[in-house]
Amino acid sequence: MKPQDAKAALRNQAIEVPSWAYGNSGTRFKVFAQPGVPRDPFEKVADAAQVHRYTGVAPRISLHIPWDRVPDYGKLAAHAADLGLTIGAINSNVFQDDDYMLGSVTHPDPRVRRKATDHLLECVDIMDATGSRELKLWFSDGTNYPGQDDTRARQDRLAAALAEVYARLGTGQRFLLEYKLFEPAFYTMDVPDWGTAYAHCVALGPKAMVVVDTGHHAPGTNIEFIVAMLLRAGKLGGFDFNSRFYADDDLMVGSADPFQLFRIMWEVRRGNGFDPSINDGSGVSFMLDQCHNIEPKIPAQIRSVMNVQEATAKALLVDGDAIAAAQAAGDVLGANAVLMDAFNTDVRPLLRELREEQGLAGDPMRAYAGSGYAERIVADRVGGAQAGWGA
Ligand code: RM4
Ligand code: MN
Repeated sequence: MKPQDAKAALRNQAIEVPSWAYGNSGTRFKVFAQPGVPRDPFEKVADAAQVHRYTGVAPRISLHIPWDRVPDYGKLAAHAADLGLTIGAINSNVFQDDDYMLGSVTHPDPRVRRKATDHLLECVDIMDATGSRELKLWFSDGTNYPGQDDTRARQDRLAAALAEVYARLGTGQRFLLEYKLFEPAFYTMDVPDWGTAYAHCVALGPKAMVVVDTGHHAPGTNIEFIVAMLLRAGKLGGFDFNSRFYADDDLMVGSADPFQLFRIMWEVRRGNGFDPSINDGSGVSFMLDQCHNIEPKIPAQIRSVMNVQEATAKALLVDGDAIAAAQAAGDVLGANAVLMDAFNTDVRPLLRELREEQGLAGDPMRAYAGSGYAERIVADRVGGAQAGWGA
């Protein structure tokens, strides 16, 4: 694709940022608090607005419930709108309550299953109140020991809960089912892989889609193949981007393996995934699911958005005709070279130009650093409880 056409596609791309990226986070060993961290969802939205302000391509923020619970969701959505944002995916959380030790929607006790499903339904109410169009479902459910529970019965319980939530979805709403290979359960996860997520979504219908969290696979998994398959089947609802070295590291997307991110974006392009009109007009959601444990959070989000943009730009620059011709001719090295040429292109000047055309600073990192916002929030946000994984 020519740089001009690539620019047009890049201008239309929306990258969604997660509210939890702005709160304190860490590992199970230690959470390092940072000064200036938001005390409530309104301040998280304000920080997210900074990311959009300097990149121009991050107009949505995902919420996590109950971390982002507020008395008046309409007010939170209005606050977002005032700052130029809309509310993106509502992420459900059925993994932090004592009741969920043996599972949530797949728990052997119907009382716990009811409680978990009610939470998911509450998340759809929050979608109604905020104008969000998608619900993200991730279940920590699974077992640690062979024989601990009936694997098949757990699938039946999952299917029943999903069907109930599916039936509650309104027009223009959908849910995204997320899979994860292991953790916190180590013997079986109830949704361990894309095949399981896909099977449930197919059984339900068009409003059930699969979301690919790039950190949720075994080492060496060919994620772009999964992306190709899901797009081909019309079932790729979105991404939770982050990067991993070892397990579910949740580090900045594109930092560990920018080449993998490029390969994913190339398959997105091949499957027409940058076209917002696919999937009955709901497109593919490009979301970040990250935590910034040791680095400052807002610039880390800006960097992540830029990493996604850079990988996208490179994928768009692949010479589609040349690669198709080389492939058809069986020219192994030629086809590979076309792809590598695009990957090795320095797209930073193109993206700088694009931003300047939109009236933005060419270098978002520098512009944010010079804005004084980081100093301001440190001075202003004194007192109160900082947001983290429990609030
Ligand atoms: C999970 C999963 C979910 C995210 C939580 C915080 O591993 O990736 O998408 O909501 O972490
Ligand atoms: Mn995720």
